Amino acid sequence: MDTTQLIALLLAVLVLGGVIAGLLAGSRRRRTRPPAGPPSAPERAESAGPATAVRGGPAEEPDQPQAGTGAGGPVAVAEPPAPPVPPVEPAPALERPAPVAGRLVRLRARLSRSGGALGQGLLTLLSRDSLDAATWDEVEETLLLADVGVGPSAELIERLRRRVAVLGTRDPAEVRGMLREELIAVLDPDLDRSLATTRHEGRPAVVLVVGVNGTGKTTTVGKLARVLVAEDKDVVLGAADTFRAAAVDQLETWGERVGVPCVRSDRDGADPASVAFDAVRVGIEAEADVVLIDTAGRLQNKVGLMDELGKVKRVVEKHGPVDEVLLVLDATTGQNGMQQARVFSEVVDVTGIVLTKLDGTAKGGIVIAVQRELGVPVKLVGLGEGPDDLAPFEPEAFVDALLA
Ligand SMILES: Nc1nc2c(ncn2[C@@H]2O[C@H](COP(=O)(O)OP(=O)(O)O)[C@@H](O)[C@H]2O)c(=O)[nH]1
Ligand SMILES: [Mg+2]
Repeated sequence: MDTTQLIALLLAVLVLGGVIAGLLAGSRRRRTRPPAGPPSAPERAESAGPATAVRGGPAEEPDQPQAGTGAGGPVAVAEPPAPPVPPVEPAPALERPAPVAGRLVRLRARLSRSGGALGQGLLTLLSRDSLDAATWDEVEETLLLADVGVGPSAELIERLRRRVAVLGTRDPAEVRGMLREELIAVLDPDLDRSLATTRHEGRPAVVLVVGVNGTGKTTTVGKLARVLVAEDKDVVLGAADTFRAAAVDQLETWGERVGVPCVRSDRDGADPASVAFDAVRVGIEAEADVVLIDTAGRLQNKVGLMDELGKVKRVVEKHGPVDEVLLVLDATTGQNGMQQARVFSEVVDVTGIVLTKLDGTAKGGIVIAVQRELGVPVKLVGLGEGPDDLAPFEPEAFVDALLA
């Protein structure tokens, strides 16, 4: 190899090195470019600043481009112009949540386990030729097994007996019609089940989601965010279950799928109240419609729960009143769930109940029991693990599903 060939080879190596360095720097710039979208949440974590950060939304801080450093020593001096960088990274495709109207009807089949035990059981019993005392005992047993609760069961039986007494004949259609009416009546169809998610003057509506761990709080917050996005609302999530990092990531993922920012702490065990407070502050700054706050539900002792939830609510209310406190209950836990419901309702003013996992239980009667016990309407029901398996509760559609 002569000197010219050697120089040519050296030059080739230099140029190649430069190209690689340029490509590396370019790709880093692309990766750290903030996602496209309006800068709705100006909040960001600074090294010595607030403990919370907004993630998943449009507020991520771009890293400083590192071109020319750490890319292979002096070779990078010969860096050729970087290849053209696309001006905006294509935003990840956001999911479009299913429309909310008629969800309970669409998800009716999910209630078949409840329907079989309660609706069909009652229909069969009430269609018997003679309704003697033993049959009424069976009616009562059916109601109790479906978790309707002692009080509401007695009430329902009383009303059915009176109706049957005045009914001359009992053809199947009449029995069905009567049962339908009475089941709807015991569900208090006139209760206001709307969610208080309308923005106030200068601040968003605030919804606090509470309940024991494992009942489905985080899932419900995620599903509810989708319901609100489907209604064209701007939503901010607050990850105030700071005790489990996985829970925070879980919530953030729900938000990312529909483009909703999530306010979180980067520290495990950070103060839930301050995360909740920051979430509402971000919601105010971003002019959001609704802030949904996920909370922790460690129920080792009532005093600890009372202190923690009470503090979250108090601190959040420095921004203004909380609009909605949703208690999430797992429908499969029966009387245990009722006990939890009592404890929570003593700690915070529950304004609505979300009954999850109704798809997995034959005990749909808990809808009736929990409303009666707490005097608070069931507003939403969870009917599966899918992202849009959350439905506004409608007594008529629910009863129709039971009797289908
Ligand atoms: N089948 C069914 N599973 C649900 C429903 N809601 C939540 N889950 C599941 O229940 C489990 C616990 O939910 P998670 O939201 O983490 O509970 P959290 O601890 O209260 O936040 C998860 O596996 C969820 O997928 C529902 O309506 N139906
Ligand atoms: Mg959770």
